[in-house]
Amino acid sequence: QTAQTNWGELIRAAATNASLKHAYWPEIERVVAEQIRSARMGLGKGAWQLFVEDGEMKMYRREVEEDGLVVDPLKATHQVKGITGRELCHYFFYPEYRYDWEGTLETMNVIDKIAEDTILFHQIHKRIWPAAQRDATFWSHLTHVPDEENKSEDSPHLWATVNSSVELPSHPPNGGKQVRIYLTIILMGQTIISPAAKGREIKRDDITCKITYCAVVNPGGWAPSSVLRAVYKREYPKFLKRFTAYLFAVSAARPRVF
Ligand code: 18C
Repeated sequence: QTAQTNWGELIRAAATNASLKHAYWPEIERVVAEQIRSARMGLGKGAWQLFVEDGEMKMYRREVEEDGLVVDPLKATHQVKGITGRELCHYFFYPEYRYDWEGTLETMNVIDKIAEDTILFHQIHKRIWPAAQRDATFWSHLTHVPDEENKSEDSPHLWATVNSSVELPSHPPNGGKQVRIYLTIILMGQTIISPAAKGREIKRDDITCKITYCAVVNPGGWAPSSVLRAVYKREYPKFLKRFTAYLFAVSAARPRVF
């Protein structure tokens, strides 16, 4: 799709009525469109440095500080055989699976299930000693848009889950013991079907999921840059490996979900 692609229109077309009617919708549409656009852009000319490479998994970051706080944007790409983009986003989005794969979690609460495709969360994350514990409040939206680069009958869509911080009067920042972090995250998946499967029934072996994960996390309160960067370097690969291994385990036994 060209730079002119109206992502907002495509995201709106996929959304449930309950999401479209919600006060958050204009923001959700704007942020999701922006996240899909930048996730699809590849590395472009930005100053992305490769900092982790492990098989198909590659992680890049840009060093950025705001008010003395490290907020390095992360962009990761990966490829996993045997799962679809829809499965990738399904297990990332729905709360019932989160404790199975999210290793940084202390507690997760659904504050409001706005719709089948939009959920509000409050999460408390594990503490990294001696820093203060962190929490986050964010909406999460699951969407799919036509994938012009990979048109096939079985995988006409590019799937994405976007998480983005939101202020909730019921959960004011720094109200409890935790320091509030601010995040904007997209997990995007495209299903690629092997040309060898043309004309016959597609098996799990014939599919590969191309994954893009982009994250910007503002730690909210001061922490030494070197410690933060060390945490990023350890936690992001850990997440992507653990999550894809989990997906592989849960989906192998099940029929494909396109
Ligand atoms: O995208 C991911 N998960 C989603 C669903 O949970 C969601 C949440 C993202 C929040 C990530 C931020 C978590 C910070 C908590 C501190 C780390 C705890 C480590 C525990 C070690 C036992 O979108 C997958 C997220 C993958 C993990 C990303 C880690 C990013 C680190 C950010 C650090 C922020 C400040 C920590 C302060 C510590 C200072 C030394």
